[in-house]
Amino acid sequence: MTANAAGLVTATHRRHYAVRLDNGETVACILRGRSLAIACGDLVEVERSPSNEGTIVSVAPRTTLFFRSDIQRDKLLAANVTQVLGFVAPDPPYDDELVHRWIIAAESNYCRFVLIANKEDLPAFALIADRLAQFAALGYPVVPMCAHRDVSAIVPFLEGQRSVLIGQSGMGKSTLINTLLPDAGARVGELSRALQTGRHTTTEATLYELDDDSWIVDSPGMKEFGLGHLDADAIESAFVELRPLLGTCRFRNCRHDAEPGCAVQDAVARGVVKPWRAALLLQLRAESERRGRTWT
Ligand SMILES: Nc1nc2c(ncn2[C@@H]2O[C@H](COP(=O)(O)OP(=O)(O)O)[C@@H](O)[C@H]2O)c(=O)[nH]1
Ligand SMILES: [Mg+2]
Ligand SMILES: [Zn+2]
Repeated sequence: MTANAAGLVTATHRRHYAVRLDNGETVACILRGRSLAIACGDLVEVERSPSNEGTIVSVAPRTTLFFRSDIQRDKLLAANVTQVLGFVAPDPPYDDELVHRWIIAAESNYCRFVLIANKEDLPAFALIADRLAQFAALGYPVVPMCAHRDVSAIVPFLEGQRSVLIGQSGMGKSTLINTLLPDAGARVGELSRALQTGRHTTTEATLYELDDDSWIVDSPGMKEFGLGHLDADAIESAFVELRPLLGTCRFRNCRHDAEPGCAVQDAVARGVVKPWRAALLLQLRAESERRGRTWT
């Protein structure tokens, strides 16, 4: 009879998990029951088995839960993060709306958002300057870098933070991890072996520990980022520039669409709020309503 052990989830692949136990050992685990959902960054309780593998039997309450909800299902990306690092580059092309969606997801979890603008070395980098500036104008740090050469610009942002990297594939997320942590490649191999996913299978998400109180999760690339799980209040208050306006519309239940006396649309007309941000607000509300949320 062995006592259960506590640990941190450091890799996920389908319903297989690597857990770094408090004694430093990493064990491959499965989940007990179908009702639990687990992500990198989760603190879990593991029941050891004689084969030296484990079963995750419970998850500690999370401070934050970063996930996207697509039409098919909700997808957990990371738990207990304090910071979301959005990742873009001039090539392959990226979608600004996606970046705005990451920001909404970060804000609704009370996480800091930082935008990494990678592949600064490419001539096309100059062409995205205006697009990057719109995020800086909202108050989010934009950090240009060349991930395979010098990642020092991001280091001060990582200290003391539990971060998740998010971006479309091909932007350079894994390159950043490899430059930051030279033994990262070996670690991925070790985790893949632990998860028995085979040599050519990469994990869905991997957590890298930087020091005692900071880590970083490399999540798989994604083209969609559904936010249908958020309700009206969560969406509205996730738009930083709208916060001072909330509650000042003529109608208490204003949808910020075409109602008279709408403070949001007034601010758009005055040029204080960007029209695409107001449009995204309406679009996110429509998504949320399709999920059956009631807006009041
Ligand atoms: N020119 C340039 N290429 C980069 C840079 N960072 C990454 N790459 C390349 O971009 C491609 C995708 O990188 P990867 O790290 O796999 O992207 P991920 O899908 O976001 O993990 C690879 O061919 C990298 O060598 C950079 O700063 N400049
Ligand atoms: Mg990658
Ligand atoms: Zn309004």
